[in-house]
Amino acid sequence: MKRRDFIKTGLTGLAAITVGNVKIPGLFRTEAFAAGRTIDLTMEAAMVEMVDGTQVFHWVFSSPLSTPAIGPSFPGPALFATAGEDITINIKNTLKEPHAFQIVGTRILTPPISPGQTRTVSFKAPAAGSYLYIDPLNDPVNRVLGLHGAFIVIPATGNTPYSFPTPMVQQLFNDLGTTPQFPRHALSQVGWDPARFRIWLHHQIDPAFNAQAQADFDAGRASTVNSAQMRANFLPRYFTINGKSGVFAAHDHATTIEGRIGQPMLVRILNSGLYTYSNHLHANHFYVTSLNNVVQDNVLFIDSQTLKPLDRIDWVVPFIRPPDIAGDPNIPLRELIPEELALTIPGAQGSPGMPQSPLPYPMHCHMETSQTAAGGNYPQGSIAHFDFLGDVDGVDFPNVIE
Ligand SMILES: [Cu+2]
Repeated sequence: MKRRDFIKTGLTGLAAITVGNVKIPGLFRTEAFAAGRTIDLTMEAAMVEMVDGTQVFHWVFSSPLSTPAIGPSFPGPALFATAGEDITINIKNTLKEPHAFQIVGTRILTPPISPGQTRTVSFKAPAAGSYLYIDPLNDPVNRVLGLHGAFIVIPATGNTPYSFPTPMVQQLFNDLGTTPQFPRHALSQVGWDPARFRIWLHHQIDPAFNAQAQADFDAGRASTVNSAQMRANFLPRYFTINGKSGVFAAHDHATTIEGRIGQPMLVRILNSGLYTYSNHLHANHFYVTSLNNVVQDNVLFIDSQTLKPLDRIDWVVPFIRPPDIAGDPNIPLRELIPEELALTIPGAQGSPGMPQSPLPYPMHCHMETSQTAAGGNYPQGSIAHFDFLGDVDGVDFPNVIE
């Protein structure tokens, strides 16, 4: 990720996080996460750049002791584990008020960590799924001011993302690539590839509260941000997915769901803020396989879904051919709609425009405020792309670059 010292306003020593070209730092990919592995996290202050260039004070996690070192991250580094593994997390608080660490929906929780103190929490990784780690103190203040991240647990065995799939979820994953409903891409394995997932960690920022925390920090005193005031007066001005908004979110390949027809993808959706979304996907309906770490008995097949504060939701996006493209389903799309794929929608003067291949669709939210930034700049809010890169027979669309 990009870092630079934030010197211009005199806040020397605070790192600044920019929105461009930042991927979610993956602290420990599953293949590197050996049993007994220790994770070191530090809570510190940083300036985070919003989509309009505004610098906003945050409390964030970093991992300076990991290899390679991870600087201040917004959201915090994504942590990966295998179900049942022994994990130790050391959390250092360099801030000026007590903080804590919790994995939502589990019993994994530290006591308050005093300023300057490091606490250790050891546990066995819970059942496989998509979790959210937060600072639960002064709820919701500490998590909303930036202390949150994704905690992803993969199963030790099986062909689903879960340790204990329900029969319906097991059947869905068995069917991927083996049934007429889910044709398999010619060059892909049968079923779901565990490497094909995305994290969408949704967050919102009301800079008024961050400014109050910054004034306290600069004065060397504990935060005076009040939880009741935040709950009553929170007015989000920025909406991020994985720390980015608008064009930066939509064009980030760590956020875009992309693949060829017949290459299903799992989307792990988290909400660390206070806003309720109605996320809506074009091109394909999705299967809701897990809701708040409960693997579903009745797997919904829908195109819009409520995402409440602290929710953890898994979607399986099947990557079937978009069913609303008219025409013979036996003709590859590159032959059925060659003119559309060759089209570039002109941009503003000097802009290269928007090529229509790879075939792009949006994920947007039906709660319109979330689509804006800075009080109305549309569509610079919570959006993502859903790109089809090629046909099911193994031939890619034009412009596909790996
Ligand atoms: Cu739409």
